Formats: sequence, structure tokens, C-alpha cells
Amino acid sequence: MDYLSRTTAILAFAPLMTGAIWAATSGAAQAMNTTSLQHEVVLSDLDEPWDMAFLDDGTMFFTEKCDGLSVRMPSGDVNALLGMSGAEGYPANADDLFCDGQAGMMGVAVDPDFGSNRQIYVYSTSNMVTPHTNRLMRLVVNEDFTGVSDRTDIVEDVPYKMEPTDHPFGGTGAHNGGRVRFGPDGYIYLTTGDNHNAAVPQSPTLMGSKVLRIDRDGNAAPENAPPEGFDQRTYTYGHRNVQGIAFHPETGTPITAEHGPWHSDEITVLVNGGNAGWDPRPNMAGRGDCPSDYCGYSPNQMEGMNRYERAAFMPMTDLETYPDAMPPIWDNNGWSQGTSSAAFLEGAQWGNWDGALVVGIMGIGFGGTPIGQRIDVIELTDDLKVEDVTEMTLPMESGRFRSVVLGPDGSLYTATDEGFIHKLTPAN
Ligand SMILES: [Ca+2]
Repeated sequence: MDYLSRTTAILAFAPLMTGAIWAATSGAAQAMNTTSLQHEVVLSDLDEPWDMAFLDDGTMFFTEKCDGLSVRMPSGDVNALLGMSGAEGYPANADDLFCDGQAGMMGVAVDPDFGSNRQIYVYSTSNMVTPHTNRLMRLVVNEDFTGVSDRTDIVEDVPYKMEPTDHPFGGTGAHNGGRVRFGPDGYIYLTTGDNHNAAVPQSPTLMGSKVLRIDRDGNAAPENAPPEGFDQRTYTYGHRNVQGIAFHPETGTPITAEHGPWHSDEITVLVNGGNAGWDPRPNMAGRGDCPSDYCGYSPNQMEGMNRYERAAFMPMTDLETYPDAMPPIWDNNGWSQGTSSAAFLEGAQWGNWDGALVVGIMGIGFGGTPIGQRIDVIELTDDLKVEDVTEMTLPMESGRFRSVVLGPDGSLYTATDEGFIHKLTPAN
């Protein structure tokens, strides 16, 4: 366990920076594993690549937050497919798609039946209606992978933050979630965020702060079991901002990774219909009023509380108010460092890590010095408790690990906000 080493942290106070997430860690005494990884830059000079999705032959669809959707063919050629408003170099543009702050084109998933239906699914921010929304689009890829057609928006109503709020990170476009994955049950799981709107997480009808489970047309999975009165598309609710979801290779259990506020990134084993316990409304859990009626950053670190005191004041999982909420299996030792993405390593090439969960952490930056950027390998017990956490020893420069995806070749692919898609392969 490296819990103790990681908590020998350097706690520094620095001016607030837009987009930064407060936390600190030493990073010096991490437990290191001995698995040697080969490294290849798959793509570089991208504009904030957000997610990737593979076909079995290695064809890789990928999104760039402010540009759009492209595909890298097994030959290495890259074809632009669908641009956002104003993006150049695409065969077609969707003029309603735009980026702002954390919002833009985010998750992408390939249909398990792509071979017959050629369908993919892309989650993006859209100004088609006002207030604007985040949408999940179904697209059909043409035969030679040079364009898409037949756009159908199967989810149109994930809320988007239109107005700034009175917070350190108060800009528009915040907290959209954004990961799209097919589960082993054949349904689409879409993760969303709270928009800095305190009414969203526990709302039965607003589709932020949820994990939606839906079919290819956007209809609720019939097995979904949210509380009475909830939108039936709800698989889980009460999240803050989920950007990672992965399915246990043996049990199929969905597990999420989400960002904490001034503390406590969370990994959570989902339960159908479960409440993740985030409720940043004023006057909850003994709190008073909060700026812009959102207590998600109250109190902030400048008020002198340590992360445990902040966690008690504004819990990521409020088990006092919601005793049946899903407790996290890991909280990043109480730090908030931008836990963004999750995937399971699978295959004998990964040795002891076969079956381990990997989590991409984007880190934080003060004065240009990144802290906490890493990929953690989280080994789980059979009953899905955390057995060990190891920082992956990287054969390349670190970065803001926005996405981690296991490729069909058994290598781990990771996209960073710095514009890279890397490939990591065990060198056993
Ligand atoms: Ca929670």
C-alpha cells in the first residue's frame, strides 16, 4: 500500500487559478512496480483529445474537445469525420456543436455490432436549443471511413452550465461528465455531471450527475431500478462529475471514477438505482447558505480547513443524509487531483496487473508545476475492495491523463490534454 507514502504531502498555499483543482502530494515516495512498459506516440499535436474507441482491427475513433471526431486507420492514416462549429479540415461540420470551458466533444463509443450497423456514439455540447444541452449522438460511419451520416440525437437533455457562478472555478460549461461506454449487458452507459447546479445531483428528472443506462435509441434499459418518480434512464444518481466508467472483466460490475471538489476523488462500485450521495444544496448536512446556491466548493482550502475537515463539511458521499448511498471504495487518500478516466487491464501480458483497474489522473498545476499527474493501478479483491494502489512507472513524460482505454491489441492507450495519444505495452 502506498497510502502512507502519498500522505507525506507538501501542503502549500497558492493563489487560485482557473481550472486548477486544489490538492497537493509529494509524489516522491510512491510505490513503484517493476513492470517495464514500451511506449509509442500514436498521435501528437492534437487539440485536447478527450476519448478513443477501437474496432478489433485497431481502427481508432477519437474526439478532440474543440475540433471534432476523427478516425485513425490501422495504416496510420487519419481521416477527419465530423467537425464542430468553425473547425477546419473536416468533410462536414455540425454547426450546433461548440466547446466552452470543460464542455465540447467528449466521449465516443463503438457499437458492439459495428460490423453490421456501422454505428458509433458521440457525446457533445450543443446549442441547438436554449438553454444549451449536452447530447449523445448516434452516427453511421461510411464504408471507407471518410465520413459519417444519419445523425440521431438519442439523448438531448443532459444539462449544460449557461451562466457563470460565484466560485473559484465558476465559468460556464463546467461539469458535464462525458464518458460513453457499452456495458457487457449490451446497454450504453453515459456519465454526466452537476453543472455547478445544486439542484441537479439529487433531482429525479434532471439528467446531470447521473449514470444513464440506455439502449441504442436512447430508451431506458428496462432493468433500471431508480427510486420512484425518477427518469427511468437513471442507473445511478447523486454523482458530482463522472469522467470514468469501466466494467469489471469477470462480473461486469460498472465502476466509476469522478472528480472531488477540494478533497476526495472517488472510485465507486455502482449499484443499480443507487445514490452516489453528492448533494451540494445549501442548508444540507449542517451547512448554511453558499455562493450561487452551490455548496460544492464550500468551504474552500483558503479557509484553513484540511481535506478531512472539508470532506466532513461537504462530503462527496453524504452517508449521514443518505445512509444507503454507495460508499466509495477509494478516495485518492482524501485528495482532489482530477481523476478522469478508468479502464481494466486484461490479458496475461499484464502479469499481476491482469484484471486491475487503471485510473488516469490529470493532476493540478500551480504556477505551471504539475502535481499528481499519473496513472494509478488499483488492484481489487474478489469482492471489489481496494487491495493495493500502485503508480504506473511511465516511460514517457507525464500529462493530464484524460482518457485510458485498453486497445484490442492488449495495450493501454491514453490521451492527454497536452495533445498526445500514447500507447503503453508490457515489455515482458
Ligand atoms: Ca459519492
